[in-house]
Amino acid sequence: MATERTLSIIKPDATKRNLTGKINAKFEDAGLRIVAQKRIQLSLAQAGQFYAEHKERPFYGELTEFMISEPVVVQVLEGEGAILKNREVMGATNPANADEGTIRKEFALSVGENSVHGSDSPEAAAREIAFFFSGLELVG
Ligand code: DGI
Repeated sequence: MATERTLSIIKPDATKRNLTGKINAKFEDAGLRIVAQKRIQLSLAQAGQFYAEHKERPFYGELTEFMISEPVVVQVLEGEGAILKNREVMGATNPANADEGTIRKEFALSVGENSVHGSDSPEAAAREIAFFFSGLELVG
């Protein structure tokens, strides 16, 4: 399997509870390398643009307001099959359905406050990495 990069976000519920290190340990234990990382405060416009595909969903307003409620940590994870591997480490969107040992099972509070985002396809990964990081910030 090829080496890939994926975009990860440690969401406000997790940064607020000081869980960045514990979540990063889950990535590293799974063989994912954090090759870029920064803590930022999103604006409502930026959160809306990032989640534009969900614009028509009933939870869009709640989702974007949540994403600006505290700073987030955006990061690029690299590894063999990193996109799928990260989705496995994250667990199901709703923590009630997440497998034992996953980040969402261990840390998420609800389907909305679910601690992490991860790209769900190669196309999304390329788009989402470019949304947050310039080429100069991606040293590999
Ligand atoms: O890729 P995921 O983050 O696992 O899930 P997704 O792409 O289906 O949805 C993106 C985010 O939108 C998800 O992490 C949390 C939020 N969301 C999804 N479904 C619901 C939701 N938020 C609320 N409040 N209710 C939902 O049913």
